[in-house]
Amino acid sequence: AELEAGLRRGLEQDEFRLWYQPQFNLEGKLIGMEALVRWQHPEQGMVSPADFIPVAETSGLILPLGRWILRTACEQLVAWQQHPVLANVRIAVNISARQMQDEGFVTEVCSILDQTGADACALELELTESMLVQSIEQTIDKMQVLRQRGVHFALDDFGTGYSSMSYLKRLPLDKLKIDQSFVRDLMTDPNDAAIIRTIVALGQSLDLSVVAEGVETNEQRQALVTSGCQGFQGYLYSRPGSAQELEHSIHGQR
Ligand code: G
Ligand code: G
Ligand code: MN
Ligand code: NA
Repeated sequence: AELEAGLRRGLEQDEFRLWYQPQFNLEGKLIGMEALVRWQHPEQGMVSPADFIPVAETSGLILPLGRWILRTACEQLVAWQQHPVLANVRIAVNISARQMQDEGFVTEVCSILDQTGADACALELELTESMLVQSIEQTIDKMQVLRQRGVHFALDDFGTGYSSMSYLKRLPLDKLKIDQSFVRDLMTDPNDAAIIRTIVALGQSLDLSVVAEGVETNEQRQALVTSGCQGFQGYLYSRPGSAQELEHSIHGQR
């Protein structure tokens, strides 16, 4: 209850920040940015979303917080439109089950796109497998409306849930994100290498791009390349940072 009151105050006091973590292709070209929310708490400093998203979800505060996150990401897309490297880069936003199930979700996303002037094609929404288990038909309907508007979809933490082939092919998806647990033990657990090859093959047959998350070492990257993976995100490339920090590091890389 204390955390809930804190979150409520944090929203009013504008204490949330969006950080970004870049994604790269095989050639090292920037292909996207995942937005990751942070809470700049006046006394506790930077609070991780792992500590407050669950409370935001159960309290319903994820709805106003989620709107703020989407709006801020769309404003960032517009700001980066002027940037030599970051123009046209996609921003991926994590969406909670509670948001997707909300009646007003599609209308909200559309009005945020209208109000900010962001390019819908540059917005990617990350859904998780677990949230698709409930109300799959309504979810597919909502995804299709947004897809028509140009919005892209990624399936996050892929491999940890229960996606069946039959509904995977019905979802208007663009990307699968290999869960970081498979990448973490890739060098020691041969099962993980087999799972990754299977996800890559699945992506190829369904015409979806595949991005591995949590890539921390060159060895992991090499093993992923050998498995056919073509997209990479993780500390090896870049930790999540503020928009300004990323602008600097990307400038430095050129
Ligand atoms: O950034 P970090 O690794 O600390 O994130 C921890 C968890 O919080 C991850 O599961 C991530 O998906 C989730 N998360 C981060 N940002 C957002 C967000 O903007 N919205 C939602 N719903 N979850 C987020
Ligand atoms: O659930 P989701 O995949 O959205 O969560 C992403 C989380 O993973 C974020 O909290 C982010 O900070 C974290 N993360 C990103 N790259 C790495 C990495 O290379 N290693 C580890 N351990 N965590 C990472
Ligand atoms: Mn994610
Ligand atoms: Na993930």
